[in-house]
Amino acid sequence: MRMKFDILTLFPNMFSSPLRESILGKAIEKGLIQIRTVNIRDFTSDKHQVVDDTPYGGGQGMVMKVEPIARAIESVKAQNPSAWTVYLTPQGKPLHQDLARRLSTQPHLILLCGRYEGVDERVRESLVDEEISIGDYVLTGGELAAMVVIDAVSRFIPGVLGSDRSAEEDSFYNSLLEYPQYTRPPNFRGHCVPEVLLSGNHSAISLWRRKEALRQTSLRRPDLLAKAELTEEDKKLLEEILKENFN
Ligand code: 4HQ
Repeated sequence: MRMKFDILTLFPNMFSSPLRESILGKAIEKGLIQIRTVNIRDFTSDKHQVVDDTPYGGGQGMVMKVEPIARAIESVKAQNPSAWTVYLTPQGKPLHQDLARRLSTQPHLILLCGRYEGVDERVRESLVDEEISIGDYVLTGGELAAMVVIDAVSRFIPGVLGSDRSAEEDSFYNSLLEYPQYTRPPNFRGHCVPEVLLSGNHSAISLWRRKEALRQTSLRRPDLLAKAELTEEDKKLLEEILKENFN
């Protein structure tokens, strides 16, 4: 087993289908990844299995109690003492490709999914190793964020994407957006595939793709372009793009 994920959640059913289809489903079948859910409610010790309570100091909403979460994490760590515990929260480090790559070097991740107003602060102080955010918006719970992390991380595990394809070749690896893709037919309602892609001239195709990647990035994500390491050829292509915009 290359990598294990244990998801701590109040809604384990949310994970039954999304991570078991397509590429991740195959990765599970091949034994490259293992994904398990742990229901935090199973670690309550009262008759009504209460997992949340009102916030000290007042205010709206409910806070997830520390003890069931502590026991749930400890139950996973009893078997796997070195597991790395991540809490999904808008206050965490923004998820990006480099962070996903680093997480993929961990043999075992515990992903803690909060609901309501989040978890008691003492969970974060004493039980969580790292906090991660998937973006500046508010979800109803950490479950979808955990799925995003598992998906982005799993792509870095050798074999998950298939033998002749690696995550290092993807968009963001060279900090540019991808070039446009086309498949048959060559003409769809008057919208034609660029001639060069039909030419069979591989060096011309590579050059066109690099130029279009630069064009997409400068149009849509100039922030990425500013960070990219550009070759002399890239700079020449960007000048061509600029000139084309004046005509
Ligand atoms: N939430 N990135 C609030 C998120 C979130 C995000 C998860 C909602 C935690 C308590 N998580 N719960 N954005 O919005 O990771």
